Amino acid sequence: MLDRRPIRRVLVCIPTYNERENLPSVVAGVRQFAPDADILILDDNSPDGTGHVADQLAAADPAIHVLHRTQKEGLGMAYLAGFGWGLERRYDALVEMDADGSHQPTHLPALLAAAENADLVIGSRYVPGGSVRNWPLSRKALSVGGNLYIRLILGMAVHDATAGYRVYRADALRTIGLDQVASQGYCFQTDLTVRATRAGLRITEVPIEFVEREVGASKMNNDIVRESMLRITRWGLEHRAGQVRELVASKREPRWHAL
Ligand SMILES: Nc1nc2c(ncn2[C@@H]2O[C@H](COP(=O)(O)OP(=O)(O)OP(=O)(O)O)[C@@H](O)[C@H]2O)c(=O)[nH]1
Ligand SMILES: [Mg+2]
Repeated sequence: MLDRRPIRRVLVCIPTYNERENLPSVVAGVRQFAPDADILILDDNSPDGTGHVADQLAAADPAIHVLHRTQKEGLGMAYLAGFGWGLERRYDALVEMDADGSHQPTHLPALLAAAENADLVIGSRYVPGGSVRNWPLSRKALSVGGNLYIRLILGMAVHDATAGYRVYRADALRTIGLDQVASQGYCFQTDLTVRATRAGLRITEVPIEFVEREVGASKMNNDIVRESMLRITRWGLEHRAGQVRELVASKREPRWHAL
């Protein structure tokens, strides 16, 4: 159980790859609904010049920072770099947020308020009050099916383990330990949820309305889905094998209390 001190300094991490048109309004929304938070844009050298737009935003506002990365390495790697940057600078809480408009800044106050009593807060589409706007059926089926698979195979209580709108307390990230995290794509979200659960951290889900992007292209692709399926299946098999080992060990233990 972590010592949860009041959250004073918040860093909102926003990964970008070709989000030139979306980034300014997302950043403006964060400044409006979480005016005390700093923002760190994590750009993977976007060909559309998003990095340049980010620099312009940062030049006009000291609360905005940019981490330029040399090439596209996936969402997970961008977040690891951003978390490292934020932990070094002793922020109390680190927020994950997409730049494509799917994560509405209006939800930030509720997510941050919930983090006062939790180690990890997940903006959830699949708890009462949560929803998805404008998703095609195929995309929804992938997300709902993926979450169902995760709950079944990993035995986790979280309803939206793939969600990417989150608040981590800095101490939670330190407890999880990021050195071993190798998930590159969106599997990163599930990976950290599993690690947080195993570390016994308190996870709270807060309902959000997720809105499909209106501008720009999704980076979701078959490689990302494949990485998720393979890793989640492996973690699930490890989890179930561990349960079997525990069961066998408990049957072998002498039952002194029964004597
Ligand atoms: N820095 C960086 N950002 C990325 C990378 N891949 C995706 N992103 C960003 O991560 C966020 C989520 O990516 P999206 O393409 O919207 O994917 P998604 O929201 O999971 O999937 P959709 O529902 O299809 O939009 C966006 O802000 C992207 O610009 C990457 O390799 N590097
Ligand atoms: Mg998106």
